[in-house]
Amino acid sequence: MKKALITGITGQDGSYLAEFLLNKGYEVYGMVRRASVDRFDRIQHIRDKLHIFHGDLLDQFSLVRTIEKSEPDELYNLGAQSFVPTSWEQPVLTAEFTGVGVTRILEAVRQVNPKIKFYQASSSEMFGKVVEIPQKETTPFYPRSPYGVAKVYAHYITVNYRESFGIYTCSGILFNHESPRRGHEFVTRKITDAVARIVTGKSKSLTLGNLEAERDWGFAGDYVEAMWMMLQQPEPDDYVIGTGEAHTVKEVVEIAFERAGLDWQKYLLVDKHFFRPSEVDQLVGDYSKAKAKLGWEPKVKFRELIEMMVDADIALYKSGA
Ligand code: NAP
Ligand code: G4F
Repeated sequence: MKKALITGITGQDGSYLAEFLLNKGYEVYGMVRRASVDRFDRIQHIRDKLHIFHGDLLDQFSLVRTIEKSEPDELYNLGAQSFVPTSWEQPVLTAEFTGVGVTRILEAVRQVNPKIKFYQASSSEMFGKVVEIPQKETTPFYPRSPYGVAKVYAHYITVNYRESFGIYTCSGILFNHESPRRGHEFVTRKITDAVARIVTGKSKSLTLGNLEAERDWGFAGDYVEAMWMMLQQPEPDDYVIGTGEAHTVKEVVEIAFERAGLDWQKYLLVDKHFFRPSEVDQLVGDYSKAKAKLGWEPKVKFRELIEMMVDADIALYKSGA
């Protein structure tokens, strides 16, 4: 039985990846930060099948101990401060978690067992103010937030440990991916949650920022499969994972309200407070390398994704949550 260790197992992707690996017959280990209350909502349904250790990307010794105890064949580093606006509020902490944290965990791999296969959760935010459309593995980076800058550092340290020490490291450059488990602060979930609140009489409006920003939105459940596929190849490499389609925030709003039979124009407000100091205007991924080499393709389409999220949020509120 193969063993996998996931940092960030309590997050959106961590929960889908844990499910996916359990279904593949893996023994799954997760590293979580100690908190005064457990944050296991997303993994509650599989909690008794997982092995959980406490550790933190800020604490080198905890990383070494977690790897020593779990003895993984594969390590998926999904832990990060992942919300872009917070990275302007807490730029140093973001650099520590999202950037230098990757060096800490790579050092722990190097020290404990350099044969571990390592996956780094890189991001399309690295392309930022894009220099070509669509973006692929060779597109130069131009990050536009402290989060994007930290992810560029993390990407290159991942590549460097492959080249310097021969460690099997992959950087998955993933475009935005969403699900009913998405954090409420991200724009898709903020919208689908607001629609559900309006439908169930708990709210009267939704306030957003830039409606014209374009993203390449896919389904998190599809994207964790790509992470696993990367680590099954004979040689480590870096891959772009996206859908190849760009849509505006406004389109998300239209589809979400339409799904609930509501006219969005009656409920939507725009507030400058939600605009960013520097915006990423358009992201769209060219995933042809992943398709050719991994045989990976996205399954869930954009409209289906947003409708799935609206349905799930309405069901949640109707169930009394
Ligand atoms: P998420 O829901 O925000 O989950 C982040 C996870 O990281 C949580 O489990 C969190 O734990 C953990 N974490 C935060 N700081 C940590 C620390 N210091 N030590 C250990 N764990 C820590 O993010 P996600 O959407 O699942 O994304 C997973 C990864 O992919 C992240 O690295 C993100 O930057 C990257 N990514 C995401 C997307 C996307 O569209 N979702 C796209 C590209 C890349 P708590 O539960 O304790 O907070
Ligand atoms: O949903 P978002 O906050 O995601 P963003 O910034 O694209 O980052 C996500 O995807 C990255 C991959 O490209 C990940 F690396 C990262 O960890 C995260 O998962 O914002 C999407 C767009 C932005 O252009 C933002 O300006 O939506 C726009 N937006 C408009 N109004 C809003 C709002 N975003 C948020 N969060 N809240 C608003 O009210």
